[in-house]
Amino acid sequence: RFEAVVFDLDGVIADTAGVHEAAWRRLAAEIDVPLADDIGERLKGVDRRASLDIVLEQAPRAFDDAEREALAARKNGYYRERIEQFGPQDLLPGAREAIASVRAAGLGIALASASRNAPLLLERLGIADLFDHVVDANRIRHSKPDPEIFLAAAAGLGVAPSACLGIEDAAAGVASIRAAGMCAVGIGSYETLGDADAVLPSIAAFDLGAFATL
Ligand code: B16
Ligand code: MG
Repeated sequence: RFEAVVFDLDGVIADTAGVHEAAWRRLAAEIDVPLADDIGERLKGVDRRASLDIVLEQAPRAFDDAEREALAARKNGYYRERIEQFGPQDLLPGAREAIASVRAAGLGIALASASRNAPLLLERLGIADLFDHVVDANRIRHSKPDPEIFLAAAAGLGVAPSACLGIEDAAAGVASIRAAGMCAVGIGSYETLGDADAVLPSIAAFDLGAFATL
């Protein structure tokens, strides 16, 4: 039924959601901006610029473009400090096996990540060579929930979107997959990812055969 699987990176393959959130919290504390408890969920799958907009929602004053640029760069510095030390141990449990099972079934494998740090992360995790095609935020104009990134992944594989299965941990990502005309598997809670065709608690529960009827 499916000819390819397109994986998201942060929160599906790499254990980075908490690292992104911690870096934003460090920045917010430094500039006295309060953050809601659920901010981590809202930042998932959202690119750096849009994440900053969310982080600054409760800011006591406005920040101009140059300041915003500097704040985003500062957050990225905090994030990179931690990512530089990443290794294969920071793969989410079951991620390597999930990718391997797709390869064993003879399907194409692509990555669709909103992160401009995706190439670095793939190297650190030791999985850069497992993908037939990689699309990261450096290569697209419209971020999730726009379908552009998943459509680019399908095009790079030479597979019709309707023959692709997309895997995402973010609501914005599931929306992107659906808008691209793919079937969506959510990784996380049904409450957050209810628009997906199927929801798994983690990538460790991934079983390609179970999706044949989607
Ligand atoms: P960067 P994904 C996304 O990656 C993260 O989920 C999101 O929290 C982050 O803000 C975004 O990448 C941008 O990351 O600042 O490294 O460019 O889930 O699409 O792989
Ligand atoms: Mg993600």
